[in-house]
Amino acid sequence: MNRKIYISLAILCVLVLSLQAACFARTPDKLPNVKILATGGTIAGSGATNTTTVGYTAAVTPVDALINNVPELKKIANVSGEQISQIASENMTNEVWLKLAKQVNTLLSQDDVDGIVITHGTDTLEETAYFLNLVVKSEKPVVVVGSMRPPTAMSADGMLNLYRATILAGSREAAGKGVLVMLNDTIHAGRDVTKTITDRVDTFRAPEIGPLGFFTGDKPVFYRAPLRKHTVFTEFDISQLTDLPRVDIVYHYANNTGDVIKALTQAGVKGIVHAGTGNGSIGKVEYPAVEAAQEKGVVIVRSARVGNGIVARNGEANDDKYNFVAGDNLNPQKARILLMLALTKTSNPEDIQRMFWEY
Ligand code: DAS
Repeated sequence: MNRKIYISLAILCVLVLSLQAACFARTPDKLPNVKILATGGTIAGSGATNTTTVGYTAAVTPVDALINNVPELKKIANVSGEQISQIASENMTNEVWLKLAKQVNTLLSQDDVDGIVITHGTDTLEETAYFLNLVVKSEKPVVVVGSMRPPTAMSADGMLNLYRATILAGSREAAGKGVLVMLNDTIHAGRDVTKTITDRVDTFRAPEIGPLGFFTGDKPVFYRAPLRKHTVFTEFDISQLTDLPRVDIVYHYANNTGDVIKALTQAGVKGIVHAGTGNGSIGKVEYPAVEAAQEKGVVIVRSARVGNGIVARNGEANDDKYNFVAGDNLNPQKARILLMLALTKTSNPEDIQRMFWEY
């Protein structure tokens, strides 16, 4: 009997893999159709001289000019552009996120769109990438790209980043790996990547976990794939949302008072991510404000200001007693994204803890 079950499972696996391959199969001579959605940032910036790499103006070049500045794009894909916003990404908003995510889902539902590139400022690029990683409902490639130097500077990085992001968005290898981030020859998972250096082209890293792969010439090479749930495998649906629950981050430090938590509770937040010291520690002095917040229904996620490592459940705080959610290895700004989306489904800390273990 077991033998028959094993044979049936093997046949099923082969059928599923063949179907997936067929979904992404393209006639060899057909270039992929890639949409470039522009939001702003340095990649669309302009500096006064060709040595200006700080003190330039971000978000001034429209998407069609970005595309025309890289004529080689037309050799590797059928590209067309759409301007979603024109902002420096420190000014990113829920409104832009929802507009972007809905447009990505609409476009990827079309047979004539094979992949999407999103040009974006680097300051909050990691947040947008993780948000999309949780709400995009397609296995087609979505690649977020930016640059650390404006196109007007010597050795500007944006054009090559955009060229490679477009190759990646049109590639079969990038499908089914969640939302990707491509800068500086390196391919990162939207969940793991973070900006680590204020002003250098090698700023995007995934501490301890590392990249998914790299570009060698025009070829993307993957060495691993994300394990946490993403895109079509998540429970989050933003299609009917017009805003997102308010979640703020509180930084902990020596001689903290807890007053910021009090102020946020009064402001009506639905969730607070606590960027704790060490392994996500909350100071004794903060507990009165934390408990008062929870009495108002505020959900507390324990993250860490440290930036690396796992915040262990019931490690530096009694999560079971206080109904805290341990933030796993998500940094505070990423934990905030997941908590915002979690709060569109539930305010039950146990349910939310499950989500932090799964996404
Ligand atoms: N202000 C930064 C931003 O828009 C510039 C950049 O893209 O790096 O994120």
